[in-house]
Amino acid sequence: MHLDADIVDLARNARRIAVLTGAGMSTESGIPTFRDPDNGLWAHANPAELATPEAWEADPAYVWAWYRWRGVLMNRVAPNPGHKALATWAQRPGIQMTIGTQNIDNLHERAGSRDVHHLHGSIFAVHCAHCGEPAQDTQPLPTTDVPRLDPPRCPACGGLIRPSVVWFGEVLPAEPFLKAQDAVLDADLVLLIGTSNSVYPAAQLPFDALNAGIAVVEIGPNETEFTDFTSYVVREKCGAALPALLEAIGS
Ligand code: BV8
Ligand code: ZN
Repeated sequence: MHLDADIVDLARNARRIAVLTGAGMSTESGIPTFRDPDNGLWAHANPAELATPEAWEADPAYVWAWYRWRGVLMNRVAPNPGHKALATWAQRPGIQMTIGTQNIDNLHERAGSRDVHHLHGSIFAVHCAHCGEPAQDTQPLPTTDVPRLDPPRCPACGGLIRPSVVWFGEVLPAEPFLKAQDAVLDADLVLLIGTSNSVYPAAQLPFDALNAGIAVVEIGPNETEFTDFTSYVVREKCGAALPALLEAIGS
């Protein structure tokens, strides 16, 4: 794989690396992105419509079933070489790596990454939609892709339990976003991996880096909404690009 020398130099000299990842980071693990309409998971569900408070209000059992099945599929897959390369890189002496991910899976953590912040929440956490209390996820996961599944009830107030993910139209939790933004602004290199960079305010973060004069390297097989703003692009899948970049910078 060809890697531009200036990108390899940036990576070799970087000590404080902020990594921003999206669904494309997990594609090679077998989790479809939001824009793979032909994938079975989205065949019967349009994420933009389902990942909303309106969809939940209209039919909580349908939305809950969709998330529980996504959780089943996420448990069945494993971190890919891209996740592992990031975790290996972070463990090198003198490297400080912070990951701000839009993904609700736990593949970065399962690959060994330590400093991971979920801008849009996690599918493995649940809370009460009524009183907001975090809840224990005790309901057994479905064994088939059931179309509807009644959400459990909150032990404190009896309200419906929902996934602790951020839906469209919902405000992002402040702490993960600020941690990612701080890391971006303190970085000497930002990697933008596997995201079309189309969902705000997460999509603002690479622009924050540019405004601070920090180099942003985009890694992914297709153009994104950020492509025109950076001169550092690795037009490859992350599962190949990240191990190649790690090898190119040497140990
Ligand atoms: C908010 C969790 C406001 C749930 C998700 C008009 C203009 C601007 C903004 C808006 C607007 N209208 C509405 C908004 C706001 C909206 C938004 O940005 N909408 C977009 C669509 C325009 N944002 C929100 O609603 C946010 N909240 O703004 O609140 C507010 C303010 C005050 C008071 C009240 C409210 C909340 C957004 C969070 C939504 N939740 N996920 C769940 O997962 O179910 S979003 C979800 O979709 C993901 O988290 C992710 O963010 C997004 C998908 O994007 P990507 O991850 O980039 O994935 P995508 O498929 O798009 O791209 C994949 C990329 O990977 C591609 O480039 C592909 O080429 C590449 N790729 C593929 N294979 C590989 C690869 N790359 C590398 N290697 C590979 N192998
Ligand atoms: Zn409650």
